[in-house]
Amino acid sequence: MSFHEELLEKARPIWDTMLGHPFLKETAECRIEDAVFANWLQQDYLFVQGAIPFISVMVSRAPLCVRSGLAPAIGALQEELRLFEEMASKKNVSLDNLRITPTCHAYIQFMLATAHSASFEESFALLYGAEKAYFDSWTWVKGNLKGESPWQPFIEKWSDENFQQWINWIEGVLDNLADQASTSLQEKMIEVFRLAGQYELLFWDMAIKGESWPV
Ligand code: MP5
Repeated sequence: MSFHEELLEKARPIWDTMLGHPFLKETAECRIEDAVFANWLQQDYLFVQGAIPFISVMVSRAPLCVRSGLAPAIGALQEELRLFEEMASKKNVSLDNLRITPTCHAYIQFMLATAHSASFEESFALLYGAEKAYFDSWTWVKGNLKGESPWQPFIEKWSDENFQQWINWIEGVLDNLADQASTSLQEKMIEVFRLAGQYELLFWDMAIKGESWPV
């Protein structure tokens, strides 16, 4: 079993809970309320803004052979923000003065702390967790789609051939990094990957239930 397969196996309960999560189910069945989808859109807009420094720090710390594959992700994320802005404007969702939710805040802080302070291998396992969660979640939506979704561009974004190739590249690099890692480093990579999966679940929960700070 390759390392990325081992990660997925270890995180199976998380993935089983994620695929078919009420947010994804309601999106696939085209019955999700606009206000609920807007929660996700607004927070994910902030998340992607936070992902740019995460990737940028990773690029600066990457081994030479990984850097050139990783660096284009910075521009791709900038581009992705335009998709959020276009969809928000089309659906009258405001992106002004957004207040970040506790879950989105914690997830971004976890990413930045890992990129800055943990090993490159751990941050790469975290990147895989976040990207693979989105690929599997949106591919699940696409596969279970009943009708025409008003949110189709988002569904396509994370389930198309381009994104699949990005995931394949990450899996190949991750397996190479793990091959050269000690057992204790591999354990840390597994833990970070599982935490990323847990945050992904919290993110879907936050989107569907709404979430705010105590005061
Ligand atoms: C991604 C995302 C995918 N946009 N939001 C969350 C909460 N997790 C993962 O990342 P990207 O960089 O948009 O492909």
